[in-house]
Amino acid sequence: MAVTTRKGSATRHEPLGLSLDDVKGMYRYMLMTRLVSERILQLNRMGRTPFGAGTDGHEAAQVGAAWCIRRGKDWTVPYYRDMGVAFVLGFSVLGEFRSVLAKATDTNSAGRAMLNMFSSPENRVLSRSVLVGTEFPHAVGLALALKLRKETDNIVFVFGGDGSTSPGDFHEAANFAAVHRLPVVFVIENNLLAISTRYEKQTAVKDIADKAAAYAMPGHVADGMDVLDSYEKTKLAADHARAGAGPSLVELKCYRYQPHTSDDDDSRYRTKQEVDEWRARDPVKRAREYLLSADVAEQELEEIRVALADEIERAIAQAESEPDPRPEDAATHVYSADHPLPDGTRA
Ligand SMILES: Cc1ncc(C[n+]2csc(CCOP(=O)(O)OP(=O)(O)O)c2C)c(N)n1
Repeated sequence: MAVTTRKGSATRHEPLGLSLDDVKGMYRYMLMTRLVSERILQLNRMGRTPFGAGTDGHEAAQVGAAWCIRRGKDWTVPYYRDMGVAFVLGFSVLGEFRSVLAKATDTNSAGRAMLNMFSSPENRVLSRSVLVGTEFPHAVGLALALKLRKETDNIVFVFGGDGSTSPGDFHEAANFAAVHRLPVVFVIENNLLAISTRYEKQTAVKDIADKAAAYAMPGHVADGMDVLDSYEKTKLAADHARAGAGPSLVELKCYRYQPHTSDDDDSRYRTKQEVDEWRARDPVKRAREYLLSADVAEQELEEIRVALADEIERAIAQAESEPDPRPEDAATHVYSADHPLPDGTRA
């Protein structure tokens, strides 16, 4: 077997201000996201969960971008595919399975909303609507509030897919943010598909980042299959916002390996060959190879995998043992108990 000299070939992280421990941490979150995502689909196929929305292929984009967020200071509005963002922001594997299994213990919505409607007031994560695009005006509203409160160093990160830049919500939000120079980073995970609608069927510009020009804001394109490139480009946008220079748009080019959701038949709109071509650029494998080229021992990476696999199985068993929401709680927090009903009484 050929012996390769690895030392010194992993030279990309230090110029970005990242330590090797940062890169190991990124890899751990990426692998966590991959393993949880795969397990959710398996549980669904076994009839143990009602629904799943895979994150596979988005790990580098999500973890790289989320590494720029300062927990508890910046605000984040993630979208439904952003499990990797959520993990970096402190959501746990157990919490994810509580959400997936719609348990009463789920901290996002007590098991009443769709999975992955992430919510964490203490970590400044705003729960969003499942309606595509609605997150952008909400995020810009948050950024306006930060500016009015003179929280000058704190900024907002809002995430969406390529399809979410088609509705008017995106354009109204981008325009307003640009006019008022609001501290917001629009992070778009472009996986070339919006369910079965391919990119070119709904977007005329070559890159989503080109849309930034219409609002006189910087637009950056990153290889979203590469965690360091995703971090670097998102960091440019974050620094810009923190400096008071206003919003930016970051496009992270990636691919989703699983069907859109567990209810989707992706064989109807893409070939296995296309998926395989993107699998050859697997973001988790690339991060692993980078660490090996930095002389991190395979044994250390294997220990990370074994610990995660164990954590996942314990989380599933724990979540499955917990109670479902009570039917009488279905409308809790949906209607205000203080609001008078038309006949003057209160609920
Ligand atoms: C306003 C609205 N229209 C349609 C839908 C149905 N829908 C759910 S996800 C989705 C595709 C979104 O694609 P994209 O933004 O590219 O994100 P991806 O799911 O590919 O990560 C659509 C059309 C929705 N949730 N909201």
